[in-house]
Amino acid sequence: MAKMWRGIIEQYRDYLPVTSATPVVSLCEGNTPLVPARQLSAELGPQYEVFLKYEGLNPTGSFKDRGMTMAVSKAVEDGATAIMCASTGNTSASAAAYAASAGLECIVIIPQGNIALGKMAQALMHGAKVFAVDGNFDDALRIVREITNNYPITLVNSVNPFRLDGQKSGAYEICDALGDAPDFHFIPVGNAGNITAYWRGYVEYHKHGKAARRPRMMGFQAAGAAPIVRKQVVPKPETIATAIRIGNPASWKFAEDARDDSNGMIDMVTDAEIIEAYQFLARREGVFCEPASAASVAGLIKLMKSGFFKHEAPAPGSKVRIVCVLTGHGLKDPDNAIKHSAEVISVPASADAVLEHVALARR
Ligand code: AN7
Repeated sequence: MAKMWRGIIEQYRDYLPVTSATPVVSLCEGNTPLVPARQLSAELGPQYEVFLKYEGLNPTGSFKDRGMTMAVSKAVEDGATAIMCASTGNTSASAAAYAASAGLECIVIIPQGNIALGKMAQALMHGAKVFAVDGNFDDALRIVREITNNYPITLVNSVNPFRLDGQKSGAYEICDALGDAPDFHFIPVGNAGNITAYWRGYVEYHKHGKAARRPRMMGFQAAGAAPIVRKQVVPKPETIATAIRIGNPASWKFAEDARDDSNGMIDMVTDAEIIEAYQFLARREGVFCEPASAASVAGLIKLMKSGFFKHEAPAPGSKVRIVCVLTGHGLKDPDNAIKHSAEVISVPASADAVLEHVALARR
């Protein structure tokens, strides 16, 4: 049997609303690794296992590709010629790439001055028409809804139900990799589509007998953009994690359902905690994600410090399994990476000049 991975639609066709007539537009997204987090696991103790679902390894460097393959395939099936989205960056990068592959026009609206450099480069490079508005993501989404309501352009934000269908595949992959659902699923929350999709994925897989249990959903917003935690719209969201700089999430209610139905939580982490987790992942685990993605691990670290897991002993002979989703690649945001790292050391071109800065014993 051929073993080539052909993307999440072919892999999980039985769980997705596609037929043999659906023209599959895929860049072979999905099949991302579940990386054991050795340091985090060690810090928690021998009864715990932490894994990082490294979604930055998708074709455009974020989890958005899982939903975009579905949204764009269904748009083409519908006869669409153009797609449109509002975005804090990753959705636009993904939409632009899948539109390019399908031969569709792509229009994106981003908040001026608040998207990471790599994401901007992707949207432009894939040939999207990019508009920067003097406003935030919530303003951009309002504009996109207004236009797509009145003109024949397919909206590919996560309010498009096919996006969430595709993103459920992340939960299927985790269950397939572990042989069951984890005990805890940590995830950053912005527009709240992904937490909704993961929960639906876990629930469905459990229903189909592919997993014996369902995880507790642990969502984390940035403190300056935490409408669900604060129970009110945040008119001027602010955070260094621009991907989740969202004050009025479209899937707000669904995220609350995921939290409540799973006996989980939605809490917030400060920018300082996000940066600490971002650096920890890169420097101690060897995994480079963007700041918004580190919110999941910042949440885990916050709960570790508060003693939360002391009350979470595993069943005899097993371990408490924790999955943190790292939603986007660190290369998306080179400015923040450089800003939060040591400086490059400039030296004359000699071994001695380099050795002056390195403590080594001569062989
Ligand atoms: C890296 O691209 O909203 O809670 O417009 O890029 O499903 O919104 C991105 C969101 C987490 C939050 N991590 O997911 C967009 C956009 C990264 C992200 C989220 C986003 P949702």
